[in-house]
Amino acid sequence: MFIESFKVESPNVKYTENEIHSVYNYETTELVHENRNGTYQWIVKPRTVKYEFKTDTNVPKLGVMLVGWGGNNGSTLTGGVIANREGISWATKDKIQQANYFGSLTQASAIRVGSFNGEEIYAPFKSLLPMVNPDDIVFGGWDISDMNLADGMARAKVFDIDLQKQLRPYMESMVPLPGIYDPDFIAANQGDRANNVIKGTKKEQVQQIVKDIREFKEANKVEKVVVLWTANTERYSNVIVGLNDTMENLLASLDRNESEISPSTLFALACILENIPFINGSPQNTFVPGLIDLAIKRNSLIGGDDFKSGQTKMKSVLVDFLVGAGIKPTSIVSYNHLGNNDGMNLSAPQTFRSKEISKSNVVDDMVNSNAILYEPGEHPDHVVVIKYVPYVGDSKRAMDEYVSEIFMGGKNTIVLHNTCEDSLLAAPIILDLVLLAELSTRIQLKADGEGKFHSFHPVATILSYLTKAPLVPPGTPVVNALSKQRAMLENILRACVGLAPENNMILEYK
Ligand code: NAI
Ligand code: DG6
Repeated sequence: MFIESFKVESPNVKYTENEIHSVYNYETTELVHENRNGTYQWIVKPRTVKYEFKTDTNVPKLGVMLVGWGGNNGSTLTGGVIANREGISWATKDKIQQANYFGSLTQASAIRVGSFNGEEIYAPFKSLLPMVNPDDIVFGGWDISDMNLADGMARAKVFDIDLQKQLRPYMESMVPLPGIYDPDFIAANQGDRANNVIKGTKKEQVQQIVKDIREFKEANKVEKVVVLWTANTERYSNVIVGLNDTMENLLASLDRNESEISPSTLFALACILENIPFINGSPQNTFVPGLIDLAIKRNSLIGGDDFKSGQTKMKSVLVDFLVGAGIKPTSIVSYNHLGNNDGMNLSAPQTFRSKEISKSNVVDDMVNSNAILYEPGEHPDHVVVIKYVPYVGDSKRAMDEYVSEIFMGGKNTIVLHNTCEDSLLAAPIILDLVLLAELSTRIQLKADGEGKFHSFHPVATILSYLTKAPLVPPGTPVVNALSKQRAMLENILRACVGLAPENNMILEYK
């Protein structure tokens, strides 16, 4: 059975006019490695830590500024939200299609809240805590191309033509602000697009971005802004001691107009200085150590990297399943071809390398979790290939071959073929990223013994489910397995309303 909403009634939860306050017992373990009677032993001690969570229930009017707004993802997301807001339907060759938010965890997935008369009861994920309604988001942003969003949507060739016709009047007047173009960081084949660029030194460019954000906020009367990079994949920046390794060095490098500061780092820098959440949807190392240092010191939310939309999402499910089942993946070969501008940009070796890195590290935590299957340091062969094939446009083909060792030396080969418009997968993920980033800035917590409430760590691991290479604070484990990432997110939100983690034990029926 499905219910639309619910309220928790518990001595541990208080709903006031402006907040939900919950007291939560976090069940965890403490591990010690001790010499007991002459032999070293691992001792696991269950621990309960009392936490308090406070969630501000005032949902702000939200502005979302996309870097790369006029691209395939930017135009698809903007058009998709307008279509939902306006209740647009359109004719396809199969049927009359209604706008929806399928593919969005917050808008189209459900959580289990309990059972009633022998039936499982589910509710919308978004009913856990008050969240911004995507229909109410005001969009804006930057692009190095001055093409308006209606033409951008036509160039993307993602939406059905009947839908494009209906969206055009809403999107024609949406024109991106000039972006920061540095040909050294993206493929040379992008040069033709760059007719809308901010001039000046890097410091002046950062100042312009700050000004743009302030003016957008004022003009649209939005209370909060989230900025998200969905512009071209850049090459990796060199991380150099004295240049970008600390906050001080990065800011000094900005003053010196150092060439090795990428456009995405400049955008992120502007946001951190303005205390605006910044999310990186592409694979490059925007968050150089000096920038992470700055975000931590200014307690400004950063999250990334690289949307986890299709092939990698499958991988972080399949390898988790295989390794979790005691099966040993030994070779993973992932081939993609696509014909959109992203594919064209990735045809250059330096930008491809950024994507190759973020697509390749996604099985590490699963492999490292099982030393029965893998020797220390052993890893499956993992190869990632991307080819640009203009004809297929945004409709990406992803082909994967997984070879695993099974019982008694047997081999098992699984082959997947996945065809899908890339931007239709990415757009709902962008939506989730901005909605969850906004929500997480309204949550405060404190553990027993901590004097004051504080926000989550500014490096937003809560967004991991949505990214290929989750950015984590220094010294924090990276979790790639999709089910663990989802459980982490859902269970933290459940804790905010005093609900136990979903443990699937269903003891009531045992
Ligand atoms: P796109 O090439 O259609 O759009 C990118 C836009 O960014 C272009 O309009 C371009 O003019 C603009 N741009 C480039 N540099 C800029 C800058 N410095 N400042 C402002 N604008 C700039 O690409 P698409 O398909 O929208 O993808 C965007 C990004 O998202 C890519 O980096 C891609 O790798 C990443 N991504 C996409 C996924 C998907 O499923 N579609 C999944 C994971 C990541
Ligand atoms: C080629 O692989 C293009 C890329 O931008 C991907 O489409 C994107 O990174 C999505 O990757 P995945 O592995 O999540 O499908």
